[in-house]
Amino acid sequence: EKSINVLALDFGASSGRAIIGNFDGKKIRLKEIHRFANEPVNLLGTMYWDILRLFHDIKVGLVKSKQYGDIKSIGIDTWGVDFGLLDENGKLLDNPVHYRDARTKGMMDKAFDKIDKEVFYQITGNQFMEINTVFQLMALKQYRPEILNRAETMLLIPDLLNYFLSGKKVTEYTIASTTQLLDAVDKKWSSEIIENLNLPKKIFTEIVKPGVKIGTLKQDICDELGLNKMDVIAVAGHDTQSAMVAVPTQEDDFIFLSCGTWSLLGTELDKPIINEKSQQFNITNEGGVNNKTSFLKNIIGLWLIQESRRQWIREGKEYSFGELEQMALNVGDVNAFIDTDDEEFIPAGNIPQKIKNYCEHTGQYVPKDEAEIVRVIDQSLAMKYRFALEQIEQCTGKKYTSINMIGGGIQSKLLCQLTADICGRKVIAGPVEATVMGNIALQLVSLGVITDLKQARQIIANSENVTVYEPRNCEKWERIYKKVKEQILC
Ligand code: ADP
Ligand code: LRH
Repeated sequence: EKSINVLALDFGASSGRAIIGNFDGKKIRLKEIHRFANEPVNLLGTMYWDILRLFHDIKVGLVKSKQYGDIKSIGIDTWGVDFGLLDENGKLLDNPVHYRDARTKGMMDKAFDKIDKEVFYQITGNQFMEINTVFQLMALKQYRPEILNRAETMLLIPDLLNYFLSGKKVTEYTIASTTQLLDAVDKKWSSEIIENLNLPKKIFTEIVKPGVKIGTLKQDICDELGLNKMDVIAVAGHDTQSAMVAVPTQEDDFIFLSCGTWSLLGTELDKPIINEKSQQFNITNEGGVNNKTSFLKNIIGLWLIQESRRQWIREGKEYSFGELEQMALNVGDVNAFIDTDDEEFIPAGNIPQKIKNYCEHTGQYVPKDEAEIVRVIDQSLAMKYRFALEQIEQCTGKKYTSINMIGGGIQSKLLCQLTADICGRKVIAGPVEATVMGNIALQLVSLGVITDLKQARQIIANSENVTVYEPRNCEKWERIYKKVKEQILC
């Protein structure tokens, strides 16, 4: 059988990569051709994404891809919730703002004055987080109304990049489901929310299903880079949903834990669960491929390590992620835990100091060095995973015996082992590049060379090795978990 090449561009909140997927009818092989940092830029008091640089990195990826022969298509996935606004001529009105920017502070309560919190959750089924698109739009309305007034179109980041490449302005469904502006059941923009919050209706574009070919590479880009035309496919634009495609399981009921800048822990359902309990636990229903729902908790994730690492670099100490995890592995258990999702850990800043303060205020041992800080983060994340897992189980009424861990974070053996130990379940870790795998697999489905999601998962399972971590010291961790749950997580 003839082999086929497609190009995946995956933008995480910490780094991006261009990877060619080669499919020979049996296995998908990945060839990384470009990896780049995704560093936000603070300017005049606002935290921005460097969107032009990111678009430039797509071009670098495209140029590098030329050495590998014919590339049939390109697919883009990114982190959730952020967007760009276009004017009537299709020009970018402002540089996209980072979800960690402080402009959304207080916007959630403001929204609840206009639309009842319960009704809001019932419609969207989304976890309330200040970073959500809806609260960013409210901030824009308050602080920069002239921009929102001029806007003709809002495009979420993957859709914006697709538009730059193809000229087509559409909204892909999975990324739309991170906005908290979508009706979770009918999968359309919610006019109730848009009208109640007095947002401009016209900026929301047509919603398309993941896997749809939206166009081809624009002629001017082909000319500039010396490329042949290729299809631009709207894959699952939300990185978390691309990653879901790549969970190497044939089970219908499974727990996934996608570990990158964020940790997303949840399960895949045929339809949303929206009830009192899910609202109380603030669990989100996000749209997936094949009309599936991802029922999950957003947990702050390895951001805590990324931002601690940045702080240590500012202090003149540069460690790689691998070194930090090794140091934390060597130091042994530390008797201190934080609620990783405490509000104070969300913005950029001196995370190690904040962790020390947290431990001091809660009367715990105060971690003294880099190794202990990373250990506290990993242990506390694993505690939070267990906490979220129990909430998910309470809502679905199911028990899950293992956890499928995917994403860059599984390169930390310590995190994987602690997750197994503290959750008391087997951890099946892999693939690291789940998001890219899912992106590629969906392009292959769209091109008609893979039949469906189930076959895609089978092919990915055949293409990648997984590592299994069996739970250890369960009794000890059970005891500690109970205490942490009562005193810290509540
Ligand atoms: P995102 O897609 O959100 O940018 P990734 O899935 O690329 O995130 O995961 C990045 C995270 O993976 C880093 O923050 C770091 O914690 C972890 N990581 C990366 N490389 C290693 C490594 N060699 N050892 C341990 N952890 C690592
Ligand atoms: C992870 C992620 C997550 C959230 C966050 C903003 O990269 O996409 O699912 O949406 O970024």
